[in-house]
Amino acid sequence: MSSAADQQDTAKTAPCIKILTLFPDMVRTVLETSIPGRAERQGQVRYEVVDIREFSVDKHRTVDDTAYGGGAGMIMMAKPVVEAVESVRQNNDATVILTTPQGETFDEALTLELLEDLQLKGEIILICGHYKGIDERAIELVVNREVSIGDYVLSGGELPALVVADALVRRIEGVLHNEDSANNDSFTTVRGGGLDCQWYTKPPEFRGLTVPDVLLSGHHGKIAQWRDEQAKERTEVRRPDLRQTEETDDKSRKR
Ligand code: 6GU
Repeated sequence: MSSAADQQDTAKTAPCIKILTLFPDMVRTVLETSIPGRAERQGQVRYEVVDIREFSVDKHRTVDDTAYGGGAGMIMMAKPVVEAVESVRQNNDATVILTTPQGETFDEALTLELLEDLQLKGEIILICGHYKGIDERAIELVVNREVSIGDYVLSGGELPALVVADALVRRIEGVLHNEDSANNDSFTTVRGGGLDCQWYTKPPEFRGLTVPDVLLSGHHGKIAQWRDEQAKERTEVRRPDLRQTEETDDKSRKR
């Protein structure tokens, strides 16, 4: 925990992640929890959660309507989305992301790219997509990036937006403490873009299963080497697509 003075120091300059949603309570709850919550309390990031319904077109707080040309499902109207963005955007160059299954797939490289945007522009805006979709004109007017978190369909863009926010926050300098171990997580450069190794904690034996001897040896060099080998083997077996070659290494650095 940082002191009140620390929080004052960074509060003005901390980058802001702004999430536009129809379910602000859900989004706030997640952002207050665990590492994203701690990061905000430490003044390393700020969050602004905006209820898109506040920009509805009528007293019934309507934000969606049927699709022109017919078809099942409701479409989010352009006006509330565009006005919600305009109400929170302080930097006109800020990246505005729409979460949608039609977007580019989110990964570690995109995380680092968006982190740079966040730090450069001071803010990043995430619009949680909903219903069948949103009016294309809103995308044309305010969205500059569409992001998906994988090839499956979710009920709304809240979870994907929170996935993006969490991945970003844990990459902000100083957010992760040593015990949260940032640098050998799966997909980081220390793991060569591959998977992490297996881990053990006390006791040394559980239901007849023991901890590999090397981990109890106290020999740091051998332990590091074993972990490297295990990580490489897991990557090879589980995710051969992540296998690191000089060529892919080069590509990920350029991105
Ligand atoms: Cl970004 N949105 C929705 N609704 N479903 C998804 C997704 C996004 N990414 C994967 N599935």
